[in-house]
Amino acid sequence: LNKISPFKEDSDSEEEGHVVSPPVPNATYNDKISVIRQDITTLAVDAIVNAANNSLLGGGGVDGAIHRAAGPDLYDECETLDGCATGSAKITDGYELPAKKVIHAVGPIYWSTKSKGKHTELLRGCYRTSLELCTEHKLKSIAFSALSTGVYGYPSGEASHVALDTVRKFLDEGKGDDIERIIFCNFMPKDEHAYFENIPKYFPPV
Ligand code: AR6
Repeated sequence: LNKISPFKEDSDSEEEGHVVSPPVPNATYNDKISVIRQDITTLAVDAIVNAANNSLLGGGGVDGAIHRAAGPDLYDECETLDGCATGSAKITDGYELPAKKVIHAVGPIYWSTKSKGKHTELLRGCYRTSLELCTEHKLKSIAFSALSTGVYGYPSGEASHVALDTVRKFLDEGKGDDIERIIFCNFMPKDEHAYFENIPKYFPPV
């Protein structure tokens, strides 16, 4: 996993003339935090975090990709879970995925009246519950997809602030001491850029 640390990249990432350099190392957590841009279904980590919906029965985007790669046994286990509340998460096995477990987190729909005024707390709940499940199941590495930033419409910059702040607080509370690697796995350049821009605010170089 060291190979995918963003801190070791030597080229800048570029999109529409907007160049964002990979962040420089943070002395405290550099060995724990990674930002990558990759298909999350290819990662051989202990847990990948899926951007699911309340039914937990699959859908499009990363959810569809994870269900396709994991095979039908994942659907069968999801059927037994009785869905999941927005802002929370449930865990299953990874089946045919290289990841051991899948944590299915249900992010808020950004523009929905149901999550109006609550979307920050709901997205925070997804990251926090996922980290709690990770420690509860003694998992050492976790890769988050950019929850809610696809069809659920959460702006990438805002979403990355919520994710980074929640992870930083969890680590500062000493709750993530046994987690060795936390990966923010992006798919679109816009999300990767948001992390490159905002990581120094939460994990500043010392
Ligand atoms: N690997 C990593 N990230 C990916 C991949 C992939 N293979 N594919 C897409 N992404 P979305 P949401 C990124 O729309 O906004 C589903 O139908 C994508 O670029 O998958 O939380 C569910 O069933 C984006 O940054 O999830 C729900 O109904 C991020 O994953 C609904 O979509 C999340 O985009 C959830 O919407």
